[in-house]
Amino acid sequence: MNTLSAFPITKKWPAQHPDRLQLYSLPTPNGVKVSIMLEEVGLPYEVHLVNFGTNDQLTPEFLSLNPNNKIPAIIDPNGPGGKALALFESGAILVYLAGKTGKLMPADDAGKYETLQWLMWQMGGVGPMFGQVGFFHKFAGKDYEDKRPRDRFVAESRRLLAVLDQQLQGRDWIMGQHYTIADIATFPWVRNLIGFYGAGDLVGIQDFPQVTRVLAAFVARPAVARGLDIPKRA
Ligand SMILES: N[C@@H](CCC(=O)N[C@@H](CS)C(=O)NCC(=O)O)C(=O)O
Repeated sequence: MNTLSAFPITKKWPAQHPDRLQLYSLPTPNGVKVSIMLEEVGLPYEVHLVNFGTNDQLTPEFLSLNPNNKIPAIIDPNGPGGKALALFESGAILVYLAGKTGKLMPADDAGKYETLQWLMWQMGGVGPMFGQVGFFHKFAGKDYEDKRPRDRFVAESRRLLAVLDQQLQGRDWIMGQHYTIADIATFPWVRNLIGFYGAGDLVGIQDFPQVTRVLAAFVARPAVARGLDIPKRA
């Protein structure tokens, strides 16, 4: 009997490779953070599709892993102390995987805390604000007559893009020369804002040349190209 069988989620999504890290996800901007990270660091893993079309994220099996009913979530059968570890929240998962592998996080304390600062900035600002632009520009909110909510989130997204553009001035990545989990957290959201949400003109993306330069470098990475398509949609 493997340790994974103690997790009810494995009843709905059985593990073919119980020795490998299990990822429960969809290729959304939060989901691909983890698949990109796993592709970058080369840890073996098994991925399971959580289908929103059938509300998989609301099933008791999924909620047993993440009571917050959102992807991504993982179980690492080889967690700290050799025990299985279950985690949700993409930022926490990125920090965990960086710590486990010793990759994509600066080794020095100052660099590590600055990377965490930018990761928190993404989690608390970029994700929620860009997500609201998506709602008010592409999804149900686009039919609302009152455009003030949309305009508020567009203005806040522009402000965040300006902060990012300034940070990237003269730098290859958010942390300078070194590509880190802060980039993996941030650029899938920029890509989504311009691409899937079609909000590039709305936020005036042409005003942020450093952001588009680094986004191009990000999507050109082979691990990113792979991770963006994992798991494949049904
Ligand atoms: N703060 C969470 C947000 C995760 C999140 O919003 N996931 C979305 C997809 S990108 C989701 O699962 N939505 C399903 C739902 O709300 O029912 C994280 O970064 O992991």
